[in-house]
Amino acid sequence: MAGGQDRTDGAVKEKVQSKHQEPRQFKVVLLNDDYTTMDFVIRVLESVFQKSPAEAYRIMMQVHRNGRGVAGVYSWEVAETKADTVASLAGAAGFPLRAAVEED
Ligand code: TYC
Repeated sequence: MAGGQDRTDGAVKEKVQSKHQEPRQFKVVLLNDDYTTMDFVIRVLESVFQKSPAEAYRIMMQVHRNGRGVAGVYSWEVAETKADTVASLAGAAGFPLRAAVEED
């Protein structure tokens, strides 16, 4: 190389990311209906979402009064798995309870 145009003085190309990447998070949203019992929703919140009895009651009443409520926020895979578990527990018990997954 004659003129040294291709020389980089040993500089290393770096991809600078100004902010660190936040992992994407997804809400599992419980939806109200007229047929699922309050007791069943509380049991689902305790067993699938690890809520205390008091917190499970609070979330269930939020869904009952407002139509929807956040049961938890997780990675995409965990959120989808929990929503599937809600659907299968509800189906097995004969209730129409449904959970939606939404990006946080
Ligand atoms: N609305 C139901 C009832 O009155 C209770 C209920 C609460 C159902 C929350 C679903 O996600 C739900 N029995």
